[in-house]
Amino acid sequence: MPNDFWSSVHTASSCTRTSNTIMSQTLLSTLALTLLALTACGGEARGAATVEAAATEPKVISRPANYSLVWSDEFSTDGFPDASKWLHETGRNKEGWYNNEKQYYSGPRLENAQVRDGLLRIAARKESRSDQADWGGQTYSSTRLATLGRRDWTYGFFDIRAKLPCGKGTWPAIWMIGSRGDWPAGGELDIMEWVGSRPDRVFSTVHTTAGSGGNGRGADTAIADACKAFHNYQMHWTAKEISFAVDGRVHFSYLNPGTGTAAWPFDAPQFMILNVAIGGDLGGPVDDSIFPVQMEIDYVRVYQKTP
Ligand SMILES: [Ca+2]
Repeated sequence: MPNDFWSSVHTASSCTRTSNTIMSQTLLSTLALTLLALTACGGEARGAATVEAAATEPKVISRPANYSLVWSDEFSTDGFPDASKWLHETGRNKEGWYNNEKQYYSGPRLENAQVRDGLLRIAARKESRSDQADWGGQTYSSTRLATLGRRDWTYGFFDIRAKLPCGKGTWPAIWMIGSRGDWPAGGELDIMEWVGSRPDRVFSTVHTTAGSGGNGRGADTAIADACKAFHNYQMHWTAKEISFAVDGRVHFSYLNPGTGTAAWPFDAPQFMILNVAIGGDLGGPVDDSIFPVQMEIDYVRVYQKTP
């Protein structure tokens, strides 16, 4: 997998859109390797750090008092996701999404993404959209939304309140990719990763040139009811440090080592992605009895330091 992965990244160097799709392969590869590492080693550094954090007083973060809201979607207007804020990413449907993922990502379609009663609902369904020109043989449908081309941010406090889809084979994510340059030079910030086969853990990971793919830096935390209750998935990103939290409790912080952009490409803008993948090397075997399933998002709020 690493050889294919690196050659894919290399060939994507001329196109931002292509780079974005490559990003998902990277994400998938990374998560697979991360899970493998956690499974194989159990007590390696990340696991140990998480245990330590849980056993002692956790670091707590909240929106700094001198920050103000600069962008949000409260999902208060029923219907399609707001097209001025969200792009439906579909570019990899025909050839198939990475890492053996099994979903087809629909364009605007209420069955796969709709706002209702104050919530954005990204729904994965067991169905073949064989009537679509870009259908690639998938047997599930879902949605991947991005603020690509709409809005991106450098630094800030990001607060996303969401409830994840239960069931084996689900793989929801809330994450960000650098708007400029290629991966991993542009960096990637995975605010929340979760798989239905390990429903008690939430993962956060940082990818840079210095540490990407299987060498991404991150940690997980225990959240027992992530698919049954709403939680706030948060990231506080400054010029010095990026901290990831659930409901204010930090489970991972990535410090700027001050050695340049290879390890810290995070002085440049990133855009946000919300998606529900199905199956694949990390999502694992899919329980077909679970569908339809949905990730519900109450709001996405971005705060930045008040000038
Ligand atoms: Ca709402």
